[in-house]
Amino acid sequence: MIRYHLLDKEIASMRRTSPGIVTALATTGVTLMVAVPAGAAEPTPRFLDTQYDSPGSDTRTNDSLNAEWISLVNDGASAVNLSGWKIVDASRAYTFGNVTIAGRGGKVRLHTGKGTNSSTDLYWGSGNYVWNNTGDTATLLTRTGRIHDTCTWTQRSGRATVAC
Ligand SMILES: [Ca+2]
Ligand SMILES: [Ca+2]
Repeated sequence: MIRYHLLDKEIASMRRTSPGIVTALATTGVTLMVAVPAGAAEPTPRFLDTQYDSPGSDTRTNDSLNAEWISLVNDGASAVNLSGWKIVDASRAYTFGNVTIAGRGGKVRLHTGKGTNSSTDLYWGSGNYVWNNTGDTATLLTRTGRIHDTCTWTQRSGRATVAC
């Protein structure tokens, strides 16, 4: 089955780059359509939540570093292998190894400090905090470097975690 979507952004882009063609389409009554195969949706891991402020004083012990974390959830029906995907802040990047996030609500949590990876808990291995308590943006990049999702927060007194 093929669904058809009218892509307004594409038309707007054509108006900028090829105004003559769009005018011709408009005057002839042609509707620009692009085929999108059903079921070809993007894989769906996304940011779920983050404990960007490790509870208590930020003393940089490994336990404190690991109490800073950010989580992904996969709402899609299929498991997704995250190998080569990245989570980045303004200056640092974590690259996923051969990690699969289960489908239908599967989760993985990336801790800031050092530890032994399991199927659900991963460790950045950083000796310092990654996520700023004063506000920050986490970005999830696919293995081709495309921005897949972001999670942004601001500082709020008394809050250590936030839903993305
Ligand atoms: Ca932090
Ligand atoms: Ca803290």
